[in-house]
Amino acid sequence: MKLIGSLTSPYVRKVRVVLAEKKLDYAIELEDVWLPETTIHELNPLGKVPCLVLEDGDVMYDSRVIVEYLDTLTPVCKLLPPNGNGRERAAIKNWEALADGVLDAGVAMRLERIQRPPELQSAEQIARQMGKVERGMASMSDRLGDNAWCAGNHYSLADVAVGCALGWFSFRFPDIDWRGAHPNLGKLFDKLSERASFKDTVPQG
Ligand code: GSF
Repeated sequence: MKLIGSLTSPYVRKVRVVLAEKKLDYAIELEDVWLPETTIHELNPLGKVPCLVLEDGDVMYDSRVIVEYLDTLTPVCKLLPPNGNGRERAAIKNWEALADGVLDAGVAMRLERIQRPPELQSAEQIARQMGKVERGMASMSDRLGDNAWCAGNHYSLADVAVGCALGWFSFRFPDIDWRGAHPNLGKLFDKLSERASFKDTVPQG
């Protein structure tokens, strides 16, 4: 399998963490989707990473589809419950949707800031996205409460998604004090950061 992506993307990191947890072999091909010469559209018409190229040449996106597929490949470190357990499975996917949604808002804020000249940046748009980030993080913190893990009493895809989202905010928005606002998320993040899968995929660039 070949993973196309960057070392800064939190969605790519989610896939890399899952590949590592499941001890799956893969090659990574770095792609900067923002360069005019990018060829990402040949693989993904949406022009986004991550993309996973399978052995038979088939291409898979987006990160949620990829990680769900990867979890089926081996019983090592099951990150989602079996299909029959619909409610528990949906709860974990809901956590993932929340973490990815907070990221989507953060990415939109960042693009507004770095890709538009200051006079064209919309304070209203940034505030709207910031509202999603704040409410999303508060919801993660409320749902986590005093529990050791996000969903149920074990490590799952929910924790992977939340860890990648929080790590990206520390990387790109160090001024957002999510640890101060939500100490329980900080505690979870510190625990996740000790895992080899997280240590080996710290965003860089
Ligand atoms: C989001 C991927 C994404 O926005 C997923 O795979 O989960 N829902 C998708 N990737 C960004 C890179 S980054 O911000 O992590 C991307 O490829 N953006 C290019 C573009 O044209 O939006």
